[in-house]
Amino acid sequence: MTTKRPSISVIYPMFNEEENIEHAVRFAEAVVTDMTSDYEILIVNDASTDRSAEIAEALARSNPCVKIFHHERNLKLGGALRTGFSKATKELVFYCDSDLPVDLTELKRAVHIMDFTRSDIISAYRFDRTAEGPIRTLYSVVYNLLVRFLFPLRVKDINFSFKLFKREVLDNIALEAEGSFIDAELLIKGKLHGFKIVQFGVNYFPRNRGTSTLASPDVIFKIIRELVSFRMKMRHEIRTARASAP
Ligand SMILES: Nc1nc2c(ncn2[C@@H]2O[C@H](COP(=O)(O)OP(=O)(O)OP(=O)(O)O)[C@@H](O)[C@H]2O)c(=O)[nH]1
Ligand SMILES: [Mg+2]
Repeated sequence: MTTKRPSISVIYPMFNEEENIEHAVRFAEAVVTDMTSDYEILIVNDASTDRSAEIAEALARSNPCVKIFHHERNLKLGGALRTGFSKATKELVFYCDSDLPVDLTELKRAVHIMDFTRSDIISAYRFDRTAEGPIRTLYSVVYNLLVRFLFPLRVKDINFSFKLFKREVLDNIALEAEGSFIDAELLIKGKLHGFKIVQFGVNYFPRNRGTSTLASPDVIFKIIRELVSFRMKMRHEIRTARASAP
């Protein structure tokens, strides 16, 4: 069971978020310090070309619990999250997009649900994702169905970037995805390893500042490529898991 005041690593992948990163860090500080004094906020700067890095450096100077890691070149979302995970030192690890698609006070609820359900991974889904627009909503529905069909995983909103898990999860699975497939990889490997996943619904707040970068065709092709090669690589584990499912 998690202690009442767990230690938490908050990870923000960041690419060109000069309009959002200060708000995201300040909000995380406020929420997390209300829960524990043992925390860290890790910003992974994925070779931003705007003022994000400078702003994040200033935030790190003003609070020793805020740390920034720089990539020399753009390694995409999977690369940035893997860097964040490798640097995380606390008992619970949480990640969220730097444009805050969710009210971070939901983190308190997530920690409570994890405790109450004795689960290892909490994955939030959006009550209503249609604010993304019809095309992206469709992509998202198709992607979730595809993953459900190909893998023994029943998660409603795989790519929604609100995930909380025990560090034990990271210690037991190796993540390799470079792009946005990393969310699915974490959940599938976690599930196959026997970790308990619990989902809960949250209100979704679409980006209102800065530029959207993850909905581009390149990102979508990469996620499909990674999904297909991951499915081939994991075929034996998946067959075994399906055969032993009740
Ligand atoms: N590491 C890395 N992170 C990125 C990249 N592009 C975006 N991000 C970060 O990934 C998170 C999600 O990106 P978003 O652009 O918000 O993607 P989205 O939520 O699907 O779309 P919008 O909210 O509409 O922009 C944010 O924290 C971004 O800063 C990238 O190339 N590399
Ligand atoms: Mg976003």
